[in-house]
Amino acid sequence: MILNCGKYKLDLSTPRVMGILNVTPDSFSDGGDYTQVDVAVTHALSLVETGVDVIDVGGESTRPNATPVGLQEELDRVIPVIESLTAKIDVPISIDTYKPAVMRAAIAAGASLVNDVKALQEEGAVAAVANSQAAVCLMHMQGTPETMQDAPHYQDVVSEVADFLKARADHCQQAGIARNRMLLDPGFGFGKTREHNITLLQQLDQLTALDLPVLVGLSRKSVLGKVTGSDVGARLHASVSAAVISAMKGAKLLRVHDVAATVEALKVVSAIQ
Ligand code: 8Y7
Repeated sequence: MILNCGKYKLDLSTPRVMGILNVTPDSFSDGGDYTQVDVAVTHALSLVETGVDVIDVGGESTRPNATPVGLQEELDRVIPVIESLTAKIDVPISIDTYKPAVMRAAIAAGASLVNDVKALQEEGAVAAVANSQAAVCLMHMQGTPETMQDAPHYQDVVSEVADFLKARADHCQQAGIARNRMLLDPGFGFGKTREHNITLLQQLDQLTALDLPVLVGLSRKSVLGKVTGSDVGARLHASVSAAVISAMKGAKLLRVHDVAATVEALKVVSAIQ
């Protein structure tokens, strides 16, 4: 199982790790300046040393209740980082965005995967990916980041998520994105209650049984806090457990904060698979 992302062919025959690189400003910086870029690049280089397979660069938080970021500000945050990383590292760079203009600029700067929590549903997003060689992760979300946790509701969360992802994959294929460039993602925490998230993880094999590789992002998410009682800074063990469970159920790419621990845990999964 190979994912075509730009010039890279990502071998998904064993579970791989996508490391999260947030480029959101601190109180000293508006993003894009030397300090900001340098901190992000230094962190990314350490992730590569640790064995990360993909680096996911994001400039806008999609957490529940997060305030949206303007286009220019998002570009200013992520593009200098992607340009610098493209020159320095030899692993695929992913751009976490739903904005077609950011997708195009990021791909031009060297990104080879588009990680879109809106599954390319914004106007022009499908074309932005179709007109490139980049891969895409199509994620399910109910509602929008501003309101998605207000009252999530499903008749059957697993089949509704699966049907949505299948329909998006078919639509993207018809628009010219080959299936060997696609990942599917149930979107843990995006318009889902604790029970919805647990059911999706329990029945993840129904998604991994589809013909496309599945990405899972459960790292440090609130469902893990609800299960363990730990707050966000203390969810390492729960996050690694969730990554191992996901990989055992067939997930091929794990989006995580804690790269070293997850890489090590997944070696054990690979050994028995
Ligand atoms: C996911 C994601 C986030 C996820 C994919 C967080 C950007 C929230 N979660 N992308 N992004 N899947 N594909 O807690 O689950 O990391 S942001």
